[in-house]
Amino acid sequence: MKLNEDQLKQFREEGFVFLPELFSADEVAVLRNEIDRFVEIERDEIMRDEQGELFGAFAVDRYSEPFARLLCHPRLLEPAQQILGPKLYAHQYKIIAKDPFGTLDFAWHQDAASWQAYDGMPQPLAMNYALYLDEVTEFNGPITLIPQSHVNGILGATDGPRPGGKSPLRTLTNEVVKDLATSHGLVAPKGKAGSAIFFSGCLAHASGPNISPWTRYVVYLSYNPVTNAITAPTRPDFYAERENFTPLELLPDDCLTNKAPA
Ligand SMILES: O=C(O)CCC(=O)C(=O)O
Repeated sequence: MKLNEDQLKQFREEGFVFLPELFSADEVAVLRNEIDRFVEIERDEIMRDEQGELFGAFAVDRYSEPFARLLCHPRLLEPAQQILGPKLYAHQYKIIAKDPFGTLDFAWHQDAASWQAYDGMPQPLAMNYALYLDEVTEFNGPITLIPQSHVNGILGATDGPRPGGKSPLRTLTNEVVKDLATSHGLVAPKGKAGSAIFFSGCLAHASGPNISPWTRYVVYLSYNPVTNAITAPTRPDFYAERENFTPLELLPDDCLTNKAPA
């Protein structure tokens, strides 16, 4: 699937494109069932708080075949190739899980700042997909973006803790966020499960906690050109791929429901 000219222009100028219901309910169900299967597994990549609240699952392709296929899905990989070129690998691949009445939230940040500081990514080129596995509403901690905040690349940031994780997070100062938000406003794309946001790794974003009685699970895939592979990893390897920079190859469009080999 290719982005059209308007979508490409929006990505370039605004730093993101929202794609409502990019995946069907059946396709989302395949991924949700997979989470139900692996959520009980004890692995370093799967993070919970002391009360057992699920926060996140990283490097999901290592223990889930459907998620491994999703990485090569043409509705995700092909638009990324349009923008970044044909040879891409997955720099980071995670599920951010907000449980009902949960506490997980994220301070304002640009992902590219952490990728540069903690992984040694040479250029801030990598970009993200956020794929909703639940309907995202104003109540369940939607990811909130500042349009056009990507245009000046990586902005001044400080080290903070990464919520629910074992890694730091480069966070933007309130002054920087105030300037950006005053100029460009805030956007929190809401939509049904299966909707997706394609956004620049330099786009400033944050999110509040989930105050609703329902889950808010979102998958994040970060594609990076193989020519921009990281050079100085400092975090556990599930935060940042450090060995396998083999270009991902497109699978058929029905690869989630048809169980095509990964
Ligand atoms: O899913 C969210 O609410 C935000 C996640 C996020 O910003 C991140 O993982 O960097």
